[in-house]
Amino acid sequence: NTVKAIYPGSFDPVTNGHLDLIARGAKIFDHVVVAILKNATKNPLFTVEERVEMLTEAVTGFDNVSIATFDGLLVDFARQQQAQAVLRGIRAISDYEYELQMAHMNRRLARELETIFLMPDARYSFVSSRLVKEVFELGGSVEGLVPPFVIRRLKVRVADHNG
Ligand code: COD
Repeated sequence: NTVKAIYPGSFDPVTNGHLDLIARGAKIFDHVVVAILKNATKNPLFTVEERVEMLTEAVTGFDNVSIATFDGLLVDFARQQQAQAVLRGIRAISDYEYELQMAHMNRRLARELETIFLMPDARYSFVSSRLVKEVFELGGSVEGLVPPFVIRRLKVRVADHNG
C-alpha cells in the first residue's frame, strides 16, 4: 500500500524553503505530487507553464516527486490522484492560523484526507515567494534563497518589466 501526498501551492516562484519541504516529504511518503494552483486570483509574476518548468528542474534529483497543475478544489484533485495526505509547511506561528483554517475546511470537505505539517530548516523560516520577488525587484540579492535557475528567470522577467 503506497502513501501519496499532495504538496499544493502557488510556487511563484519555487524557493529553497519549498524544496526543503519537498525533500522532507519525499523521505516520508512513497510519492509526493507538487501541485500548482492554476486559477489563483493573485497576479502572478510567472505563468503556470514557467512555474512547472522551474519546479520540474528543481526536483530532477528525486525519483518519487512529480509536478502537476490543478484548478477547482484541492480535495477534488487529491481524490482524483488517490492521495491520502496534503503536505503543508509551517514557518512560524503566523502561518498557523491560515493553515489551520484550510486544514479544517479541507477535512470538512474530505474526511479521509489528512493534512500533514512539516517545518523547514530554520535558515528558510523567513523565506517566502512574495519577499523574494520584492527584494529582487528592488535590486537586493536573493542568492541562496532560490535555486540559481530561478535567479536567471527573475533577471529576465524583471529586465522585461523595466523595458
Ligand atoms: N519553508 C517551508 N515551507 C514554505 C516556505 C518556506 N520558506 N514558503 C512557503 N512554504 C509552504 C507554505 O506554508 C505552503 O504550505 C506551501 O509551502 C506552498 O506555499 P505557497 O505560498 O506557494 O502556497 P499558497 O498558500 O498560495 O497555496 C494555497 C493553496 C493553493 C493550497 C489553496 O489556495 C488551495 O488549496 N486552493 C484551491 C482551492 C481550494 O480548495 N480552496 C479551499 C481551501 S480550504
